[in-house]
Parts: sequence; C-alpha cells; structure tokens
Amino acid sequence: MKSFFHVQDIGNLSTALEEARQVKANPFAWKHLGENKTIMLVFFNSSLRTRLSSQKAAYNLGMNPIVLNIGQDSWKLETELGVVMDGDKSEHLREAIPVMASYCDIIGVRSFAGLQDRDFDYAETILQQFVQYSGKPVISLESATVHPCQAFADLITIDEYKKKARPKVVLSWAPHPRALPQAVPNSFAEWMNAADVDFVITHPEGYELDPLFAGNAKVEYDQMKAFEGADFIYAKNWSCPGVTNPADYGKILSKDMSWTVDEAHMAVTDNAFFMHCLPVRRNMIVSDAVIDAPTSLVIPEAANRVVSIQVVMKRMLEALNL
Ligand code: AN0
Ligand code: CP
Repeated sequence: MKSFFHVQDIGNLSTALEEARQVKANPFAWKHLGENKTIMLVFFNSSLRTRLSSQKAAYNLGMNPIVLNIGQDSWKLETELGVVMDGDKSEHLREAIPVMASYCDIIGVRSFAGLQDRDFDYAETILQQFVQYSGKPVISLESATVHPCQAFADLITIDEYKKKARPKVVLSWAPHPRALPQAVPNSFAEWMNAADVDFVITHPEGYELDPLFAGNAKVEYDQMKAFEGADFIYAKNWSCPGVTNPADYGKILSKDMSWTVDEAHMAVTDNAFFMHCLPVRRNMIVSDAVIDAPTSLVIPEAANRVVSIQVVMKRMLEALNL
C-alpha cells in the first residue's frame, strides 16, 4: 500500500475486514514488522482519538512513533507555493516535508479543510505536497476532504454489530454551532457506497455532498422518513460542501435543532445503533438519552480506531519489508 486516502487504497473490503478481525484478536502478532521503523505523525489540528490510536497501533506493531504538533512544537509552516514569506510563517512545507521524511519511513498527516477556498481544499493541496515531496507512504489522519481511518473503523464497527446481512445505514446531518469540514461524511459515504449496506443520506437542502463521495447514494431530505427501519444511525455535522452553490462553500446554512438525533428519531428505526466519530456536542448533535443508551456505539467505534489504522500501518510495513 502506497498511501491511504480512499476506500480503493485498501482493496477488497471483505479481505480488509478479515484482516481487521485478526489484528483485533491478536494485536501483537506482527510486532516484528515495525522493528527499526519510524512513523512521523504530523498534526496541524487538535486530536484525541487519532493521535492516541495511531501511537498505540504503532507500538502494537513494534514501530516508533514521533508526534509533531505544527505551530506549537515546530515553526509555523507556510503551505501555499509562490508566496513572499514576510508574515508569521518561518518555514515552508517545501523544505519541512523532505526534512521530516528523512527521519521516518511512513508519514501520517492531520490537516483540516480551511473551508475558505473550495478548489484548494478539494485538490488536497497540503496532503498532495506530502505525497510529492516526502517519497514516503502517506496516511490521511483527516485531511481537507477525507478521514479514511475513521471510515474504516466505522465499517469494522458496523460489521461487528450488524444483525442483518445487508443493514440499513443512515448518514444524518445534525446541527453544530461552528462550521465543520466535510471529511468525515465524505469518507463515510465513500466507504458505505463500497460496502454491502443499504445506504441513505439525509440533510437539509444545500448540504449535498460532493458526487465524488456521495456517488449514487440515495438522498432523502425528510429526516424522519430516512430513519424509518434503519439499523445504524450515523450522525455528523458538516458545513456547506458548495456543490449546488460554490459561493456557500464552508458556510453554516442551518442550525435547525429539529435535526438533533433524539429518542423520537430513534423510535422510528429498527432499534438502530447510534454512531458518531467523536468529539460530539451533546444535545446539539445527539440527545443525552440517545448517546447514553445501550444502543450507542460511540465508545466501541472509537476503540476500533486502533484496529483500522493498525491494518493500514501493517500493510505499509509489509510493503516496505518486501
Ligand atoms: C472535526 C470535523 O468535524 O472534521 C473532527 C472530527 C473527527 N470535528 C470538530 O472539529 C469538532
Ligand atoms: N474521530 C476523530 O478523529 O477524533 P479526534 O479528532 O479526536 O482524533
């Protein structure tokens, strides 16, 4: 495996899920793979799960993780090419990336969408510089448009808890006070479209996801109708993807609290499990009663973040050791 951005990068999903089961059952069985190997984990943004699960997975594989918080531990980095660097940025990615690459074998990068310039974000301008200038396998730890380690963990969780061969999975927009990226819903849609599930997306008008990720997934604008008979409810806020109106890219179009997932919503489902990638704002995205219910999977879902990234690191180490 070269880099990890999209569902296609993991290949056959049944094979990947079987590998995930093996890694989960026996996390230390591949400890020899990471011997004398180093992964650089570069964070331009905050994280709890991604940072900790990546380090834990690296240790499970016998690999050394180095974590760098850009702007706190390092110099502030310029990310745009061709600019006069007379501001507060002391170093350019163009030098920083090959320097970091010279100290490691694999690079993981978290760099959220700026939500200002759709073309800059959707070209994955920052992560692509890491691919181009590092010459190392790159893992997106949530970049401008994707969060593949999350979506893979979500798929593992659905596979573990499903009671039907082809469960109904609903991705639901929910309100949030701040403008959030589309990376989590983009990747979730991309992975669910590739998985053997009945997938439905529900959101207010204007929040249509980029067709690159939404594909041919069914969109149901009536949230209650979308929830009917569902087996899994996956809640997430996202800002306007700017598909129908590019001028609205990154904006908050709605704070409609009737979209908060509460018991009345869950009542029309087929006793659905509740999922969210976390961090979650209680009583904005989901009511206390729903997230505290036994049907809430948010903790096992977060625990599976170690499994998903360990499969990815294992595949990369196997390729490096060839
Ligand atoms: C981020 C997002 O929505 O992309 C990270 C989620 C894993 N969430 C927040 O910034 C609250
Ligand atoms: N779900 C997730 O990626 O969480 P963090 O932002 O805490 O890493």
